[in-house]
Amino acid sequence: MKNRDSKNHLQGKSIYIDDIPEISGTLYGLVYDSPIAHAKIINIDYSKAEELDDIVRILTYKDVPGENQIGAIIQDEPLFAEGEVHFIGQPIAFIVAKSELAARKAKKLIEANFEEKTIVTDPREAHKNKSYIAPPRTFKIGETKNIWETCEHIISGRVKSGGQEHLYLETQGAYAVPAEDGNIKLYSSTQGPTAVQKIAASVLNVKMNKIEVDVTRLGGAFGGKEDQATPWAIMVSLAAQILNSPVKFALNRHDDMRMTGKRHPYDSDFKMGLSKDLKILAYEADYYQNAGASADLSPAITERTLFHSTNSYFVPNTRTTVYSCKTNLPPNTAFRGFGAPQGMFLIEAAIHKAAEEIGVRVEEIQKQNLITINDEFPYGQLAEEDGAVKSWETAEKDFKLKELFSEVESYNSENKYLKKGVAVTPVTFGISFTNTAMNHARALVHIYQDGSIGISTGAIEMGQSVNTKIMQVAAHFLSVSTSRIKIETTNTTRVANTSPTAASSGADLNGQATQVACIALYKRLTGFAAKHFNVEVEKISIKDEFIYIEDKKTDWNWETLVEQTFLARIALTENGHYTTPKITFDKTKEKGHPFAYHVFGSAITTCTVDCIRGTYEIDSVKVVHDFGVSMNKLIDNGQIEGAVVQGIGWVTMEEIAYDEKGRLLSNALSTYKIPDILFAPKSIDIIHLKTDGHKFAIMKSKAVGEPPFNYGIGAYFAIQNAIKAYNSNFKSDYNSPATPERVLMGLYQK
Ligand code: LUZ
Ligand code: MOS
Repeated sequence: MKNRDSKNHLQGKSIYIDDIPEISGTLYGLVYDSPIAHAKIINIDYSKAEELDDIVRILTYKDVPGENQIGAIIQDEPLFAEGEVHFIGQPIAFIVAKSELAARKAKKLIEANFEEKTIVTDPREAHKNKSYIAPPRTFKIGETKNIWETCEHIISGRVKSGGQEHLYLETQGAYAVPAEDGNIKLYSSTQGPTAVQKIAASVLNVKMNKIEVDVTRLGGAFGGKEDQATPWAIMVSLAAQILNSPVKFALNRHDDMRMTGKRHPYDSDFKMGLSKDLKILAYEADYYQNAGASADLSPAITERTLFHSTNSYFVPNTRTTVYSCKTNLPPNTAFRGFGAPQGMFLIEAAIHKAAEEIGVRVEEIQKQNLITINDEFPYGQLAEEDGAVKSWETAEKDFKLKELFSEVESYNSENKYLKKGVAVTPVTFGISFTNTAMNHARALVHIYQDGSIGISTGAIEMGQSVNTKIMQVAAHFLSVSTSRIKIETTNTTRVANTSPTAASSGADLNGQATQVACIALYKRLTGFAAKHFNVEVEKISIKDEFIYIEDKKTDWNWETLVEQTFLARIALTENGHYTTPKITFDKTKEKGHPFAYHVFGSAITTCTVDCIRGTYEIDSVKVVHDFGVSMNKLIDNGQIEGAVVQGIGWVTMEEIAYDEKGRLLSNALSTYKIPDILFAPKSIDIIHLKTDGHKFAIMKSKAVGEPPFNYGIGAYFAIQNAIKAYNSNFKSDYNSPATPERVLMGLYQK
């Protein structure tokens, strides 16, 4: 089944925030944000701006009736700056005007006086000052203290990975419409409607039931709207509350890039010890995470880095520590992978360096150390499946890895200025929110008396096709056609207290809640049919919209059954609730069983480097991926393709640059480039690893959103290998992204 929205998308008919028909009298908001990265606010004069025609009101922290606070995990982030500013782009005031143009003019007339303070943008500098978002966290297994003397090889080094701009097609935005009695209906481009509702209530000093958040879909999010859709939604709500008018704010690209956080850049140190036969005996890592000016989701991202610090490998002795460093940058936030890619990049770099120093192939070390059944992850959970080994072996065999290596070698010996490189990237990713309490969901299923069906869940459709999957689930468990099913908007009055659609778990959690509701409705309907036909309920079934008694088709179809059940005064609505079984985590010990299951895979990346220009192309990415039993191959393969390209972008061309004043230099699409169709790998081949699926995955179909992002990491190492093929003196500095400038420097390194 195709994404149910594909036709509307293609025709430009799909509705996003900026497409919602505006109610007359709608006002337009604009944020006045800090032009300085760290300063005391001496004085701000809004008078000239306020005098401008069409300016209705300029709101500041003084206008907040409740808490001027939007921090979700740690309450360290004001909605509007009060006495100080901590990053360029920090909201100070919200201009409300009759037109966006008027608001933009007014913004230029605001006169501010700041007393500048010392700016820190580097996480290691913040670490020196012990300036953290939260205390450091450490995961340990075994003991690394005395193991080093037993190691044949000890490798250490420093590794950096860069930030990443989400670049969702639809920028951040929200539209608030006041209703009677101080109620507000809020349209928000958010992954987390409940978070928006809860924080809006707290800022506006009303109860949650006064705020109705409604989401049709997002034009992409990638984690960038898990937490950071909130401020704009709160600002329009506040303005709507105070002015009793509809208020809208959809950011332009420039404002969005400047004001929002990105993937966390990491700067890390590692030490790795290996035995003579290349077993990794010990691994230590210190990660300096650049968190920006406030916590946002950094504490949770910290955790996921630690959970995935050893990627697909079993290492008996590890000690890993994340320092979440406070800097004068916009708060960095969730981005597909959520700290895991940074952790995986480090251990892959460590192994790459170890192979070079020992003088063996990288793949020898990788393969030797893959995690298998009953090996323990550093957080205490045991591997229950051997997907790491199986996916590696399948990739090796089905993609003819040995032949590929020799083809690349002969290509490199025949070509002087074009060199190819290959890298294999195993990936293991844990599925569940690392915060156990977030792993639950609900679905509200109505069967209307004409047999059509409406489903509401907490899932947010953001292009990943979760709504299509939910439709498939309902169609399967009710045995009806998907054409009968409508997926409703995600709305906090229909499905409450939701977790954000994040952590790759949207289809798993909301799909299984839908499954629970549909099974209950199926039982109720077949129970009624059994009474009607006067047979035992076990003999009744619904198959493709017809009612059967054992193998015999009756003259009742779906519509008759629904109508008759309704006339018998039986409820045709069900609310399904699902919680992930078995998961626990004890933060005091940093041990437990946090994940419902793991997703495994291995990818082979091949690239060609132009050794005169330092430019490169990605020839192919060949993936063996553990989908479980995919419920929709078209959608799931699409997720792999998108994730692979996005991951490659992270380690190659996407470079976030701030100047020493904390000003974002890569602040537009002219200076920040993401992969386009020309840069995408010439081929992406995907093999579905043969497994029986996992019982905790929706219809045995494993979560697919984030794990494959990490295959992109392979592009970095493929490029390093190609550089080495040209310049045998080359020693990688493991500083990602491998921009053409850096590649060129490497090619001519002495
Ligand atoms: N968001 C979150 C996530 O709040 N918790 C998580 O564990 C997570 N993991 C991946 C992506 N987003
Ligand atoms: Mo996310 S990084 O919002 O799953």
